[in-house]
Amino acid sequence: NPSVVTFGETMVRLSLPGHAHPALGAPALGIGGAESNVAIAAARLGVDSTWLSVLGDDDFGDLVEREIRGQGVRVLARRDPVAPTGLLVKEFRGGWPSRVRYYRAGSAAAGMTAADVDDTAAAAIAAAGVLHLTGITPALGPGPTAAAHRAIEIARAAGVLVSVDVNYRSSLWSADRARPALLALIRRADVLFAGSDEAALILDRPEPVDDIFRAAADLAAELTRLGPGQVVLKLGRHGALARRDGAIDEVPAYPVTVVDTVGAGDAFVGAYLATLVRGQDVKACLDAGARMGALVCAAPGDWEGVLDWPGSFGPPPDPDRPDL
Ligand code: KDG
Repeated sequence: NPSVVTFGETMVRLSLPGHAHPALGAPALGIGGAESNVAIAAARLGVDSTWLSVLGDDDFGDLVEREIRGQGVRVLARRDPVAPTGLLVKEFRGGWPSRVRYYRAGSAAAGMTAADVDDTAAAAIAAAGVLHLTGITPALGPGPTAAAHRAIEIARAAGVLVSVDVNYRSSLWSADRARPALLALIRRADVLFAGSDEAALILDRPEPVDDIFRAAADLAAELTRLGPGQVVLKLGRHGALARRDGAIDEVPAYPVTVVDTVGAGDAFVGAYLATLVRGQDVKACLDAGARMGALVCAAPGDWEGVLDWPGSFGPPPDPDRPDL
């Protein structure tokens, strides 16, 4: 079934131009959340896409819901009458997003429980081609952790593919606290996405610095042993690598002028999963992921670059034609 369901918190995003001090310029208002970023990228490829969450019953909740719906994603989100929608503040210095600060402790989504995966949510998950979650959700607390595992149980019982992106956020928890919680998700996943730094964190070893593709192939082989039949390592400016059924496929990154890398990994995942649920092979999934990731790098915002799809790219990247 060519459809994607994602589950997690999305926040209002304030982007401060230049410096941390809000008095130095009016912030731009937007939204950001790893799992809705994925849903938006998948929808952009024409795949039926649903985002499950909890929002505050406030203006920011309205903004998040409206924006995600506006991108063609079905939103199933309870509105909490007390707890607010979370907020994230992105600072830019020298043109680069230099810091992301969260105002999300006590948010409506942080207060979610397994009961929030209600009958409507369960029906959406059971009818999907893939359920996608990230390692951000267990960092939000025990309620969100239980909700994530409830969603996985429903997917597994219905024979729906489970996809997990490690998405380690060091500002939410330490590596030592995160590792067991992330492993619990990974062991129940069919498809796993990680950066090479995150793969190293999970396996508790040093991050590879050179011979990236070879090191990534080794890490992917070890991660496969934890459970997921398909492991995809996102290697940033180097590209990406996937291991499935013992076979390795690779894609180089599309060269673009990078404006804002935040959300590029999510765009990669959204395009990869949309292509996967359409029954295409791993190479096609990697290529779609690399293109979508590059578009998000080339535009400001956490997901806005996907609007440039199909973009100005021609054929897949070719080392002899670095002008794409
Ligand atoms: O992956 C990008 C996300 O990090 C961003 O959109 C906001 O979900 C977010 C988070 O928790 O950082």
